[in-house]
Amino acid sequence: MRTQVAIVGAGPAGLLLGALLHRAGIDNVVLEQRSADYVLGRIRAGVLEQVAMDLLREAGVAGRMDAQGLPHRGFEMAFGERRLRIDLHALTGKQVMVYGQTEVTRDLMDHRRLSGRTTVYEAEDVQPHGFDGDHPWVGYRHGGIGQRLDADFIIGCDGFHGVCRSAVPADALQTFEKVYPFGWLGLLADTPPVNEELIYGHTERGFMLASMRSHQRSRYYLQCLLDDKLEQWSDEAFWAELRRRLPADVAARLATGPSIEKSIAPLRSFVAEPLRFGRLFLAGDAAHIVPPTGAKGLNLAASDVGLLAQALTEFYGGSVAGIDHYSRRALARVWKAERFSWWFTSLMHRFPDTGGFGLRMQQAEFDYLCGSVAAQTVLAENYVGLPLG
Ligand code: RFL
Ligand code: PHB
Repeated sequence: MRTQVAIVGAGPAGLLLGALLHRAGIDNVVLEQRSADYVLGRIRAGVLEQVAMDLLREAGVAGRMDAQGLPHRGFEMAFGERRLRIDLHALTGKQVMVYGQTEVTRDLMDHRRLSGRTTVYEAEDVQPHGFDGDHPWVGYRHGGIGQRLDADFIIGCDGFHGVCRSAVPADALQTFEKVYPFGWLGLLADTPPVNEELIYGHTERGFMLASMRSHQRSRYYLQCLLDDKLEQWSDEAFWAELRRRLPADVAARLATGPSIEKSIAPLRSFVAEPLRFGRLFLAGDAAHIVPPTGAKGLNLAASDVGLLAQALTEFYGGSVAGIDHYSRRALARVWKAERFSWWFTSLMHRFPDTGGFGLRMQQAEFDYLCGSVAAQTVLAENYVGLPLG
């Protein structure tokens, strides 16, 4: 098989890139190692920034998001006994959209099916080759039969554990990593959300987040130990712990019910540099990971592929400037999101090893936020998302 752009991974990065390239008339094939149902079963992000919304609209995939998504003009922070509302709209003129990654992925999959572009699910042993020359290709097996996909470019949208980053010679890649000493235990339930807006909470017992997917479906997270096992967390245990971490007046109106999904995710910051190796490019979680506190992972994946789609469109229009600048432009935005996600994570979690001094620093930071519109504006500006650049 031959195409212009071979995309590895059918997560939001790969599928959105495919849609943007399709819009620009550029042929592309997506190779995904899992089944479509498996990809849709992963419960992840919930908050979209302006740039991600705009790209979905540009790709012609935003109908359901615009009809069913929940625009949010602010969120709440609870720190011990204190509360602060961050009025995103008043501080920045912008808002965010609560619309789940599962729904974004479903919309992109439906759009792709209608576009007629090829997607190979359950592709095994996917391996990029020849990207240091002008004729890259991807080898894979499908239904037990070896296949070859020739392309002008290979784009690694295959997530943190994918093959594309590992295919790059080690001496061509620099990586930066910070692993946090805790994880997030998430629970999804068909219960009305406890609050109209998201609440991020720092409590003596650890971080908690009250989020949602719709007016009927809530998503909650608790900071947990890295070696906690899901079996330790019955639904009852989760709800009881959440009730302890929510502000008392909010806890009083918590509606509980059976979980639809429960999972534990470790928290990590990670960046690989650069994002281009000849004719192989990395985008999304394949290139960088942020802890979920700032809700930036999916949004960064979207902004990477927004820049790449522009760059590839320019290439087929006769200019290599875009592909030459992709890595630098994307990384400039990535590092700012890394900084914000690290800062927000550091403020809102309990750290086992930073002692009384660390806690006083967090308290002073929150106190400063409460008293300074400038500090709130910095938070709001980063939360709603920086411009594509
Ligand atoms: P994905 O979604 O991991 O997709 C990669 C795809 O590549 C496939 N793949 C392969 N295919 C072929 N061959 C191989 N060898 C392959 N290896 C892997 C995988 O099966 C998969 O389908 O990466 P992508 O597209 O870059 O998207 C990134 C986002 O999924 C991620 O950043 C977000 O989910 C992060 N995240 C959040 N981001 C936000 O912007 N806002 C949020 O509110 C938010 N909340 C979250 C999150 C992530 C979480 N977890 C579980 C890590 C909350 C949580 C709990
Ligand atoms: C979510 O709803 O999954 C969610 C929302 C905000 C975050 C992280 C996750 O910061």
